Amino acid sequence: MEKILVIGACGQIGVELTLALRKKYGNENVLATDIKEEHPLLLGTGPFAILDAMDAEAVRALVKAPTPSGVGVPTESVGKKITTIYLLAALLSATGEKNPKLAWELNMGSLRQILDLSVDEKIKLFWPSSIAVFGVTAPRENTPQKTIIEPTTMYGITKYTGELLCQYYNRRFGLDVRSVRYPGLISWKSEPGGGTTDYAVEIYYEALKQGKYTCFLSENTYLPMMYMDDAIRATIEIMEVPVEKVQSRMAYNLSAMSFSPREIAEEIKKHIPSFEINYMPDLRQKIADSWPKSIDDSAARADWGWKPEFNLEKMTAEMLKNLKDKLK
Ligand code: AKB
Repeated sequence: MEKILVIGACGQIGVELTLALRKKYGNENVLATDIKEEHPLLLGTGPFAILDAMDAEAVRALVKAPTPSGVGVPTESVGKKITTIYLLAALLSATGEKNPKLAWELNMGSLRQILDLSVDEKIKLFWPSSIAVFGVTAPRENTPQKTIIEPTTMYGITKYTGELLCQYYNRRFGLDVRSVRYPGLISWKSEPGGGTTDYAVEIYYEALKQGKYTCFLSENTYLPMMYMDDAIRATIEIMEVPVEKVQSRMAYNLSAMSFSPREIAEEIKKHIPSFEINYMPDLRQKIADSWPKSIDDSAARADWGWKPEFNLEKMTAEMLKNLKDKLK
């Protein structure tokens, strides 16, 4: 039986991943943790604990004894050790540039100690990377899986260093650690925080709330993006495929769609004709200009059958339909 620990469960990916894992493996078998208080969408869906991803002793203690006995907890899951960890705690690109020291300490400190713990306790590990690993020296269109990788942000540096560490721990200690390079992620359930791609979520909220949006990136800034449903499916798929299919222990490129602020605004206008957008690029423009415009994910497609389901049109219809209900 799988016993899963999600670290950073109250973040943008964490909330939806925890809910999807609970649906699949049973609520009591997925322990959600975060340094923040429990996200409202997780309340009552399964066990939750406050956990600082950098506190090695606390993480180790929880891994060894994750389930206290109690009312409603099946006896077979009491005392069962954690078998799989999803480590999602991280500072993203924009916040990372405001506090590069903390970005390094959190992103690297948490990964390093959880890699060691996973070796000691024979745990399978998922750790996310990002398109932020690529810098201006990589080809910007259809950026390949393997190319020149010279990240420009501290976030990108931690993600590339993390990928190298994951590969090292796999080769040196046989650790089953798997990873993908997420593009910008778009969801209506959980909020993003501190990223350069966050505009692509904000724009839907503001379209519904104000009928207009001021974008912090310029109109023709193309970035790779993905709807959260696809991202969650990719995450669970890569963790479930037989080990021999995971040919790369660096993170896999993942792609779904690529658009500019002008194009997403045009798509929104099909649903809200009066919607207005204007542009006021800030410091995040420089980060976006260093990232790929689109991604070649043929390795993920070939190795473990990755295939996205959402394009801009389908995602926009879903986002507006669901946010309309949420904002009522
Ligand atoms: C960010 O914008 O920092 C993240 C990412 C692309 O990893 N969404």
